Amino acid sequence: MSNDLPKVENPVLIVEGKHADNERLKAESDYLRGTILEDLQDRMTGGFTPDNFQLIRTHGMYQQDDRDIRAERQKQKLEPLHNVMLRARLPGGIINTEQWLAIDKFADDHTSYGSIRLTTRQTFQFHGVLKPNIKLMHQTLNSVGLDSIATAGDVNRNVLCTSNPVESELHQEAYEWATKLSEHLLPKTRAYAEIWLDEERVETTEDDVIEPILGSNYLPRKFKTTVVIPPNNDIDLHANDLNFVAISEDGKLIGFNVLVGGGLAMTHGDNATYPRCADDFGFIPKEKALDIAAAVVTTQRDWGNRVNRKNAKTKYTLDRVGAHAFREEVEARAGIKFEDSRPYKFTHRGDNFGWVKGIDGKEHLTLFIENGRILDFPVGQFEGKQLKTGMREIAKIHEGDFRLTANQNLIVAGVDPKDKATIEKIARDHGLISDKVSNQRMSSMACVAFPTCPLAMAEAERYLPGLVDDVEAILEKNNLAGESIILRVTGCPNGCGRAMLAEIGLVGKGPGKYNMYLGADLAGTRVPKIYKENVDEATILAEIDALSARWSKERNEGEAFGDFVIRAGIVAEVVISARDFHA
Ligand code: SRM
Ligand code: SF4
Repeated sequence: MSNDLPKVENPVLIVEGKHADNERLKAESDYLRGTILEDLQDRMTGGFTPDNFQLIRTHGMYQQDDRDIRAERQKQKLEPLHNVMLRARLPGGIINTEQWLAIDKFADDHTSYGSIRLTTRQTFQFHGVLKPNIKLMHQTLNSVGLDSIATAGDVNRNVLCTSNPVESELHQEAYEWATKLSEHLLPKTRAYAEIWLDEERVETTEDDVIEPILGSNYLPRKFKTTVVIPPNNDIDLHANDLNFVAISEDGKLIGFNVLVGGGLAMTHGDNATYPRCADDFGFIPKEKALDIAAAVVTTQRDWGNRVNRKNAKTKYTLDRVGAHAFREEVEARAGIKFEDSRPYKFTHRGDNFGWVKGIDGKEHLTLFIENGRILDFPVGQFEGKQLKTGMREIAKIHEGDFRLTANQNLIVAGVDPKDKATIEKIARDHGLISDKVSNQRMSSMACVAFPTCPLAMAEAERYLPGLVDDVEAILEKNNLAGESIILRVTGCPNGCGRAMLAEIGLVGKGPGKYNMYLGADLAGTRVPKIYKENVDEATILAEIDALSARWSKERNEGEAFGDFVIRAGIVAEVVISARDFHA
């Protein structure tokens, strides 16, 4: 017996047609090697050939250029200033202080922005690494036990895990599962070690199966996995393809409910694309987690759409074949039957800032890092904040580790009580703690967008801080000071800032213009719905003013903004995305 799931009559298991070009380049890549090594030697250009431009993603890098200066360079007939963004692999977001000091130094010495950027998927990025420094970067990471394998491209990405420092035993076990899942689903090709770490190629024969899980053509599209510990859905599981919800008894992990097929991205004007919540397949004992993970990944590998990349993610496969059929296939491949889901409840998302004491007696400090950008800010709205120096000083004395959260924040975890006062002082002196940060600011998030993201249609990271100033003033005016709305901005509909799980989600449409979505819930189990299209800042603020005034006057006791806008009939609830989201 297991949960009911939708069925589709006469499902199309394999989408026929001409495959997307990415399929050719993966097939020809000799297991992700391509001609990256040759390209690296070519100093006539700072960039990579079109095929390698795609392939380096599977090694954790994206080719970029600074869009603020792109037009000026074009005018001067110069090639764009090509560089790479690196995204590290950090299952569960844990990084030790030795590793931190190494990445801090690399960011200073070899990146053009000098920052460490914490991401919405519990890791960090360097922006602006020039070609001659790429190998050094990987060797630096390797020297402290880090890598960037499979943090991008058509593979399983960084595996997330709830940052729960308080229940240390449960967290430790969940974190170990996140690490095991990451290793299990990692590409097995040795391309990364050969290209970046100068390791010898080990010859293989035709009979060797190089990629038993991912296959020689890897996955049809990116794939995302989480381990989440209720009641905190801080990792926003519905943004992910495969989720293991930790079920515990007496503080001990016994197994997982498995949720499949979440994802947030869409394309403006293409109603065949939409954000979608994951389906609950049922419960499995923890020992079966790796087998189930492999079965879900291989089913998506074989049934995912390789013709149209816009419909290639697991969420579309589930809607095409029916979640019921997908689960049956997973059961057959893993040789396991899902049991009924075990009860659990998510009550919130986000991080709990400040100090908490763990059951192990250690202290943990969660720092709010606006936009996840760790930098010593020389000018602008954060002028004087020495976040990067502050983190370095903490890393020098801290005996525990750091945990990056999926909300672009950072936990100084496992602090010995004797060091608490010193760490607090360093954090305050460098602007890492401020008593002035409002609940609204702590509930707001934005993706990177300009100047580094090539896909940005509107500002996000650079826009959010000022927008929050205005929203704070509006809330205060409407007698809502101290209250907050989950507000997220993404520079385009890919949704990296997870606006598609926000109570107010702003999605970039063009310079200074956003689509406005309303109505996700606090626990992150409902996607919002379009409210206004292509609106500018003045309209956005006027709408937030009018809506929050109504919320203030008409809400039921304790009713969250996202629930209110649905109950008040301001937007309709999205129950089934494929049916309701664009309706
Ligand atoms: Fe993302 C692409 C940044 C989380 C959906 N994302 C990009 C690129 C690499 C642009 C590109 O393809 O050239 C962005 C680089 C910007 C820059 O300059 O750094 C980018 N994504 C980010 C980060 C850094 C946003 C942030 O502010 O933290 C996040 C890094 C995560 C990580 O560490 O792995 C990030 N991206 C997400 C999320 C949120 C999540 O996973 O929780 C999503 C939505 C969830 C989902 O996958 O549905 C997301 N990013 C995308 C997509 C759309 C995928 C799709 O299904 O169509 C793209 C574009 C693509 O893949 O074609 C994209
Ligand atoms: Fe870039 Fe769009 Fe992702 Fe923002 S949502 S980082 S603009 S791809």
